[in-house]
Amino acid sequence: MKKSNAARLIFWVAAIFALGILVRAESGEKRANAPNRKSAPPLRIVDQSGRPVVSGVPSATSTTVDVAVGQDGLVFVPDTVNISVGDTVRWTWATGGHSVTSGDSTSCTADGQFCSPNNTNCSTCTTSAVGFVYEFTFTQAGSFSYHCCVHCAFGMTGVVNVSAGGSCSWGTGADLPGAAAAGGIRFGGVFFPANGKFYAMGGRDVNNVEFTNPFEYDPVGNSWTTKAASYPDSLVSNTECAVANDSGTDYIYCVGGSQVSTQTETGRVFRYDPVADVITTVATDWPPGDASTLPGGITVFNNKIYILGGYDVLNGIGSDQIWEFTPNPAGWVQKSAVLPFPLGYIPTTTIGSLIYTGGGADITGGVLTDTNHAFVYDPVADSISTIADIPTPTSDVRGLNFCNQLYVMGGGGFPTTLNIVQIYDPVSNTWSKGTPFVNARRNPAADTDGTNNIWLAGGLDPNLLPLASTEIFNCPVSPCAASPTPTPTPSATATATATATVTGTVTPTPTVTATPTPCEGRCTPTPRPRPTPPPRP
Ligand SMILES: [Cu+2]
Repeated sequence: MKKSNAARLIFWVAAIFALGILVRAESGEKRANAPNRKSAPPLRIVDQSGRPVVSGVPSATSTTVDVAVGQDGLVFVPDTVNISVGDTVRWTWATGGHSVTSGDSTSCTADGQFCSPNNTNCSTCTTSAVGFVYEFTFTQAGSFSYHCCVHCAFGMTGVVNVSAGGSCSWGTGADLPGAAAAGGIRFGGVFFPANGKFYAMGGRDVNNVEFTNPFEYDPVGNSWTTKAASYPDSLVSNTECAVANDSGTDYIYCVGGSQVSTQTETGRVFRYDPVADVITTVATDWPPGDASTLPGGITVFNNKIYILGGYDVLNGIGSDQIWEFTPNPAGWVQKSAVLPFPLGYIPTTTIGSLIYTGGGADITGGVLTDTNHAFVYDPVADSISTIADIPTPTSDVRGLNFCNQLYVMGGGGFPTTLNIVQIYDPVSNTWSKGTPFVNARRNPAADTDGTNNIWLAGGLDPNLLPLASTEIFNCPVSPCAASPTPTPTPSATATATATATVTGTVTPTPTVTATPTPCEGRCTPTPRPRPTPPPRP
């Protein structure tokens, strides 16, 4: 039981008395705080091997853990279960009139990830009778809160901690350097496989002045460096970057961008060779950028760069266009397919031969609203269709391919900035939640090596303050093999990992006492008329 201190106990005793009649009327139970035990003999909870289960012991191989629902009061027994990816939790109703509903245990709201009796209409409170059995197999690592939809307010809550099997956890890296030491926003983030380093490209500082040089993070030394190479111009806010190869050399290609002071966008493309530390402008612009559009989602397939959607700042609308860039000879082609919905700031990645998206901002009359839209685009067939909606609307962060699943790291901001990790499994066409990070943020520099690390640096926090902090999701043992087949990884470390993550270190927020209100876009008087206030990209 989580209600341990005296004040809360007194409050809840009072609440139970006050609400007792109401609860009885709704649930049909005789007493709200002491369910009728005569209706069901106490369950003896055992695991699949017949061993008693007392605290939800994590399993070394894929297995099932039992939880009693409503036995010995308005509780789940055990209320905390620690398992590994691929394990199943089996809830058995010891008394009737309860539910198992995933979602926040404080606000008692359903999040639709799972619910009794059959994982449908989770926001509708459906209870089951004594003896009912509900099972759910957890295919993603993370911490999953759930509650009884009738008795959540009485503390009838539980949590399932699912380990990836590889002891992954969030940690804090060094803060951004130099001009970004007080925070930086509107980055393009890129991991560069050839040297194993991570780059924060473009973006701007707390005073809405665009950065002039790339920032390089060395994971080995946990250190940031400002590079010598300088950008060809100042229109580097909101640039989108990805790695492609030209004539045997890998480059970071950065597409488009904007500048606050001049309130302009560009379609200019430049490429950065991090090894030689040289930046070169690429001859062919991305056409929509020159027509005031910021690039939407960026990803690479078969050494071609794709831009999905975008934000037409001048006209205050989203784009539904899909563009393809070939490095040599450098050039852009607009594809025939269009997005089912025009969107900007779309989390996008490539998994196998398909491009997946989750979220993106609807832009109507200059007003941005995060959406649940999710698509799969086949760049070879040039065809696009919808996939399962991303559960929590979000936008304004890169989509990452981690272990062949789409990871959407926080993002949002229109209206809610997030620290949750939403994960799409293309095999099952389902979404789940990963382990959240600490500082909610959007438009950080974000990327992954695909197997062991995810980096988030800078970005805007929920109060629109620029962050300087770096958060790193690190898996010493890659969990990538865990999803297709259960791994023999000992899960003894799993418990500690989950706990440590939840209580993760709070990164110091940059002190921005005397700085002006951070501007997200065109903040100086707009030179061009537009019907609604500018959305400040
Ligand atoms: Cu209940």
